[in-house]
Amino acid sequence: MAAAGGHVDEVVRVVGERLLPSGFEVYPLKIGWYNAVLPPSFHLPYHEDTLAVVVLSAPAMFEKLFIPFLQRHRREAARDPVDQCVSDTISSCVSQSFPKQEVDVMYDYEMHPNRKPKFLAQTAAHVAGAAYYYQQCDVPNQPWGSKKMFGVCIHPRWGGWFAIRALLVFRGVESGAELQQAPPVDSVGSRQQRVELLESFNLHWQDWAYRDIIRSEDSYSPRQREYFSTPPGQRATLLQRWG
Ligand code: GSH
Repeated sequence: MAAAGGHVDEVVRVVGERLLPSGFEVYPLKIGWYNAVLPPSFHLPYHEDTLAVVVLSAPAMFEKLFIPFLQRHRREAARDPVDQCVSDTISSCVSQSFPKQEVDVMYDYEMHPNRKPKFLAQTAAHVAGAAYYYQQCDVPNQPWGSKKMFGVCIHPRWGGWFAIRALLVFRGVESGAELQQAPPVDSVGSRQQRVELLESFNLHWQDWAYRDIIRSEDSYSPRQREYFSTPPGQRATLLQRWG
């Protein structure tokens, strides 16, 4: 079904209305933009004009959504509380706001049986204009020889203090010219800064210095930092300590 522009705008508006108050951000894209920058083995099998929405969590998601989620589920020992909290929120947004629409939801942590991720989150964020995905090829005269350096996304407001959570594909909703691709903000503009970013991310990502490559408007609270720097297996003990 080709949708009128109004329908596409409406879908994006409703997803935003549901998710923004919980500390998420949503960015629409066409599947064709994503497939255009990837080899065929990573293509998503939809028409190129199909509407998708990439969902990010901003720093505020932890206090607005996750802490209340933990308080509500205090007595249950959820194995993956972060993933469960995000998926509960997104799936109830989809089932309540789009009961008649087929929406395929892919989460950042989901993989196919061959261990290939369901979608490439950083690529989706980049083509949607949400966060610039800095890769080795974005650095002229690379200083690393044949060493493989992994890329990383930087958000213009949150720096590296955010996470890409999901891709929602609105099966059969096709967008025409009303959805125009906007490039992500390039906030790490110089070669020197990009070298510093990729080295910081690849060589010592655990100290999180790469997240502060630009001055961000907000970052993770001390409690959020403590939570995410604790290995998942030890977080239940941390939660008991928090009471
Ligand atoms: N699967 C576990 C859970 O659901 O509780 C762990 C989830 C987790 O720690 N995910 C990381 C995260 O949210 C990887 S995306 N980190 C926030 C960040 O790195 O900004």
